[in-house]
Amino acid sequence: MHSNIESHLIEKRVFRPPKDFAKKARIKSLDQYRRMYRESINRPAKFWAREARELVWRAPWKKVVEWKAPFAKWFGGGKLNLSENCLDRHLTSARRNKAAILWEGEPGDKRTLTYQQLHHEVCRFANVLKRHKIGKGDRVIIYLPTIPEAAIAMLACARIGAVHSVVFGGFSADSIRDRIADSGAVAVITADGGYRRGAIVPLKKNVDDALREKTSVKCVIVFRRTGNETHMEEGRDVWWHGELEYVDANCPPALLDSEHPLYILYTSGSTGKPKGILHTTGGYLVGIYSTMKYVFDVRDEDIFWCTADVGWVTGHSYVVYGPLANGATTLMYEGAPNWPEPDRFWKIVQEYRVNILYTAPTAIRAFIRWGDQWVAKHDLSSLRLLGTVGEPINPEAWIWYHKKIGGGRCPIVDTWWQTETGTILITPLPGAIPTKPGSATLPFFGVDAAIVDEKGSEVGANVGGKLIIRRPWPAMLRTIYGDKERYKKQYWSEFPGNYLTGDGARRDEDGYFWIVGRIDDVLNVAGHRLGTSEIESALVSHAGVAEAAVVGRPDEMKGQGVVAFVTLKGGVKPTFGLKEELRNHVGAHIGAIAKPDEVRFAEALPKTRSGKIMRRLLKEIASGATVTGDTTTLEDFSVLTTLRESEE
Ligand code: 7RM
Repeated sequence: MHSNIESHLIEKRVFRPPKDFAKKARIKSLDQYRRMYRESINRPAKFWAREARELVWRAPWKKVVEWKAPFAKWFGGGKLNLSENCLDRHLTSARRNKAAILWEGEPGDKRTLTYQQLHHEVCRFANVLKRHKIGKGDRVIIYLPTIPEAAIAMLACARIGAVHSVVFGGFSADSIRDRIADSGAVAVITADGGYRRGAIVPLKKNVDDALREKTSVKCVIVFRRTGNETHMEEGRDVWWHGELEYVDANCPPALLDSEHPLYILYTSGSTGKPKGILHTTGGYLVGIYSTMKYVFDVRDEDIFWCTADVGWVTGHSYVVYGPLANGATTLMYEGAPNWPEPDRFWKIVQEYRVNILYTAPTAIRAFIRWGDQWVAKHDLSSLRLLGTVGEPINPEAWIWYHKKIGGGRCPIVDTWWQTETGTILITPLPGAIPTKPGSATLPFFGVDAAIVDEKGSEVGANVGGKLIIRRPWPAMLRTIYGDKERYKKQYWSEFPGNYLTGDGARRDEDGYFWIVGRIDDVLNVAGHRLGTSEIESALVSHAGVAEAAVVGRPDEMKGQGVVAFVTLKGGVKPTFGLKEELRNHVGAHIGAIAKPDEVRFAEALPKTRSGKIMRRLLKEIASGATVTGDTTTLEDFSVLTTLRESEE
């Protein structure tokens, strides 16, 4: 019996880059992409050195890459500073006086920071850190809302060589405590509060709870954002604005080794103890600079909006570092997409004349559910490029995004990557690579991606398998902080020398990559291995369905049965007849083998705070077990209760 993942849903629509877009783009044709890709694979050192030379180095590197699997060094011997590359580098040209950050708070307050102003604030705050004896290599927790101070704090750490670890503002005291313990952080940078759906999130109180027992933290710097009443611990806590009184704005960037640690970002993984993904300086900078430049083809006059929270890797790489390394204008929005009403994003696009919008499939499906009238109210004609990240995008959602948001004129870049990869690895280049709805298309420069079977042999076209990366890339993780063995085991042991992504995928006859879901979520129905994404996309292609998640449950006859959790569009009635209709709909689109044994209607699906569906929890619910796994990354706990109640 073969063990490959099967593919049954074949998407045939192709969208070529619009001619006027291609003409102005850096990479203008598939041929040009292929030529450069070939060069990047055949002569990686030459390719990456050319990219790196566009940045500021204070001492030249000796070797572009040194690979002693699974440990990589990029630009070894080189010295640089990432904040210098994001700030000082732009102060000698007209960029000095352009907006680096456009920010809007959830209540509607606004701020603009030019490159000059951002540089000034970063230098002053870096001096505050120094004043508190925070230095090179020290770990600093940043627990802030998506406000300019988050970027300022990150860049200030980078400026002095401190290692930041941003903890998402929606996480609890327990998560902060775990991350402090694992990283041995000496300081926490937080705010009195942040806004979320009109309410104040008591960030400082959560920090106080996390610090109740003894920890390695010696100081807490608090930014006043909401003005709510806040306890300040004498001898430990200080106000951000108060500290600025003591410092000047003179702070030369520290000279750092290319492999100096830049940040640790914790990811929960599918179970258990959070993993501290470690990224370093030189390779990460070159990676985010280069992907931002080619994937978003960002221009000086663009307003770029990545809607991610700074607490996620997407916020690190494409809200803060990528745009600033390129001297672009990055828009930051603090709040929820449906506050005060479901058209908040479109209001922002219209008001700021956003040119490039980068968001998640989960958000797109929510907009579809909320109704087109919210979109229609606004002028979105400033948009020229759209992007998605975080999950496979269902073809129907892709088409909606293309039509309703992109007005049919904007290319869509469906970017595949991970916290671990640091940068986008599989993606269209908008002026060069024709897109197919639901496919992340082709590998970025220097990325040697392949799909293999259990034995590690590459599989043929349209055969599913495990997605691996066969050589190092500049922004790859360097280790799991404090746990080299886990790093080796988790990512590099199954196919030695190759990076295991944990995702299942197939390549089609054009070499395009289609991610079919996490390997752990693959179903095994009567000997057929089925990825989750195709069945879900088939369900979402039904006019009544807003969102779907498919999981397996034990089945005596078939090994696993298919259970589909489905949320419906507004006004659609959850009838028994509709369940049958949906089962048949999947049967007709994919085949009888994928037909759900059971369809369950749900008000909402359990998601992580970054919008990924938590199929692990649904699996437990579908098999009638109680939910036992880690639920700390769940966005909304009430979802679990209502899901259980939805059982017949
Ligand atoms: C950036 C980010 C990583 C996981 C990854 C995939 C899934 C991300 C796509 C995608 C299909 C995409 N980092 N994923 N992007 N699946 N198409 N374009 O999301 O560490 O939080 O998650 O997300 O499963 O392994 S992450």
